[in-house]
Amino acid sequence: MSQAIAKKRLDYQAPNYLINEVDLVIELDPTDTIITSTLKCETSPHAISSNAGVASEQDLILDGEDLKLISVFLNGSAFTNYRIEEGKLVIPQAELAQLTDFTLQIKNSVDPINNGSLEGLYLSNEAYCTQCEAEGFRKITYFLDRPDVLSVYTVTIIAEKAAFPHVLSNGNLVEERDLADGKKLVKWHDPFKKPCYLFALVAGNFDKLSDSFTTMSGRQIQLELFVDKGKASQGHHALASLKKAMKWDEDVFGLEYDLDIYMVVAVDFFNMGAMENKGLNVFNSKFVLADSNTATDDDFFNIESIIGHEYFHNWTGNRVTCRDWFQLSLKEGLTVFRDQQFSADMFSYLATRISQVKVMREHQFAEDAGPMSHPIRPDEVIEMNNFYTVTVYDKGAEVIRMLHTLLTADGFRRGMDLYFERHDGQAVTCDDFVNAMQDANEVNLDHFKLWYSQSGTPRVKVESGLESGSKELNFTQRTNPTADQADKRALYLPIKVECLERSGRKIDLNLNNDTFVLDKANASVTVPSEDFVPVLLSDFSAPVILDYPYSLEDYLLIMTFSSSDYSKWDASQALYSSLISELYHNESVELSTSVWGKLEAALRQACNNYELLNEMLTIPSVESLTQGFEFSEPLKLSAARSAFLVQMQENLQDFLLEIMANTAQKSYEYTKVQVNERRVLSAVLQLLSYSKTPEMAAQLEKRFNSADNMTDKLTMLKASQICSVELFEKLMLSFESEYLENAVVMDKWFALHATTKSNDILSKLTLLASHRQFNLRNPNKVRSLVGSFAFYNTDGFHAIDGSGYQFLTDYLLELDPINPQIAARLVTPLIQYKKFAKSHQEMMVMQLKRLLNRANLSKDLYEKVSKSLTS
Ligand code: B3K
Ligand code: ZN
Repeated sequence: MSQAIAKKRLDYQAPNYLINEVDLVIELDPTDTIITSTLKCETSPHAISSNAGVASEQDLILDGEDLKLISVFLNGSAFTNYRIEEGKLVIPQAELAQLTDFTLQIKNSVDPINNGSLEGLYLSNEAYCTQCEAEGFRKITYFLDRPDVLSVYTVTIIAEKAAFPHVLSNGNLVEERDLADGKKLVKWHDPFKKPCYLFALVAGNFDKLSDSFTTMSGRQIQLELFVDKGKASQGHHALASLKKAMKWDEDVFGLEYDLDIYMVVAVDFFNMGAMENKGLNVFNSKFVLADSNTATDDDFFNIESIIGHEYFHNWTGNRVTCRDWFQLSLKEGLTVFRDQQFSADMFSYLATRISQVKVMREHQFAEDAGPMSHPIRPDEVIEMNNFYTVTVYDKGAEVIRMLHTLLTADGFRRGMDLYFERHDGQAVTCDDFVNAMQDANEVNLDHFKLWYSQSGTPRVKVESGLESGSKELNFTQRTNPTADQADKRALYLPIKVECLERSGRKIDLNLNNDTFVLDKANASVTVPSEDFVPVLLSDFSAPVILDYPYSLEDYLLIMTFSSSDYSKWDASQALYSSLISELYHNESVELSTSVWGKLEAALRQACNNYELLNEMLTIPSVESLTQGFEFSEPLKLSAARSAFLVQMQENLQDFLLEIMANTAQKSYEYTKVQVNERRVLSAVLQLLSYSKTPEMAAQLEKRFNSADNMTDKLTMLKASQICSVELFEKLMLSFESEYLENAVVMDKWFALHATTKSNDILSKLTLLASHRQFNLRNPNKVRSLVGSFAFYNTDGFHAIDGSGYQFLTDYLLELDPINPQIAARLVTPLIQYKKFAKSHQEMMVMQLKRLLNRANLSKDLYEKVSKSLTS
């Protein structure tokens, strides 16, 4: 497989040629869009050896994929001495030998309507749209498709006037006029040099919402949001979020927006959440459209956070971009950290932090332990799209967070200022970023940099030993070998520590900022007490797995007395996990009643804090529990979790009913107070649903019918899924008839069906795949139905006969030729087979082999599947 050759980070070479200006003329047509690209090129200084004159010593090799070449002109004359090699356009060095700069004009065509990969230029839902990151620009025209080639773009688009009232590209609109034959010409110019992955074009018939923002220096920025016809009323939250993000970045980082216009377009067919194209963000409509009737509290939260994320990229990603794709975390880890800080400030620190930690524990730790394990700055890549991972993004953000902890907010800001001062307008590396942090703070971060090159999740074992009157807490760190790296070194770990006496009183440890830095394999802290409970890793101060022999009493003490709400939540999760583990090993165990009484007492302490209470009433997911076992039996684990929930419901029923009675339904507003009330109610109703009584079912039905918002409706659906199959089916039918025409809402409906525990889940899925709202070519639909099943329906996916694995594989075989990126995302639960018991492993491996044997498997799937079978 020639296409399956891995690229290596250390092989980086600067480009031989630069492209300073790009002029594109794009004549839109569904099957035959013509692109004329005029490139002002220059020999790069890197390519010139001292005695070879001025010209490059190498061919100019322009990337291209799925393109039809029409013609090439060099400095105005027709040029035919090119070669096409593996899709790339090669201009031989000899032809350029006398030239220091030259103009290349290339004409080619593409077929947008048949582009199911949703990468490059595609036509879906009657709108043209592009997606170029990471390497999609080469599917539009021949180019040096790499992020360190920065150019100024002028883009002229010719389109049918009636069908495409809005024709957009990056930067400022410079011309718009009618042409003959019902066509029009629209011209855009972006004055900022950018890499081609930030190029965008959108053409369609949208409703537009406009607003404006005045920057800190007094400039007026025009804001425009484009949504499907008839949906303008659902765009207000996104627009308000954008203004908050613009203000926040000025306040916290002193960063101001640069162009005069900022556009956001929402489309239904999109491979991911959103894309930060310069001045023209493209969003999955799921992360734009919201009103109380169609979006949940979580949707409102996510929209604000993703709008923020893409906006923050304008500085961390666009103004300063990546030198090569191995450096992806330079922009993604940093921008995720920035959006997390933004969400914490806008909504709440605790809720934001807990949701990030869940992502780390459920998904990132699993990635580290699986065949795709890689450092946040990967060393080897076959398909770049496979590296938009929880490791690069979320662990990347944790690494930035540790820097923020070590340097404090002020020191971090000094580092950011220096980073922009040094690198604005450049394509740089992760080392450049850390160096700026280091130099601005006069610290040495050499050891810290290991976080960028070492993969795997460190385990920190903590033991307490008696030491003449006082005690020592001994810390040992160890990172197990991963699929990609055998040898591991000790990392630089900031660990927040608090010690509590049995009475709950805090012991003074004399630590700077309550943080102990473990920067070698072993170290210890002296605690001036003989009997205490350590509260470790508060705020998840480092992305590690902690190992301390806590007793149930210890957890309850932390839940009651820790000074950190985060640690109270964390202790509750560890307590539940250990009780579920007891049931896993002995399913007939009746957990002791004294535990329930004490748990209730601890939870009651949080009754004046609904934010904390709702988190403490949420039991760890099967995915997160799985990480605590070696070779887990997924069905047994799911059963143990359910058994725990049944016992919890029985033992805490009066308490739960009391809370239920105290939360009144209010007319919907997205405010922190209301969100927390709804979350508490949701947790309580779901727990009570394990009673499976007709009274509970009646209660849910009544609440469903009177709900005035999507959050409560979804709560009742989830609870009824637990409480009663008949009720669930009934409510789902009514939900379907109400929202049948709303694609974004129907995704929730597909996802709920896909996570149902049912013996005939596979026939259900097959039926749903023929539903008129389902479409294999739409990633949101595929993720909702097939993704929810494979990632979150433990009982169905891990069915004892292997039918769930086979179902997913059949589906991937069908999807891969159309949209390999999505297929490769969905294969994740299958390639992580090593954490399951042997009988499951064998069935999973059998399906992976089926995939590998498929002729013409995409390199996306090939990379993941082949790694999983060889590691
Ligand atoms: N930068 C894009 C992701 C591109 C994914 C390419 N497969 C969105 C983001 O992280 O903001
Ligand atoms: Zn991003």
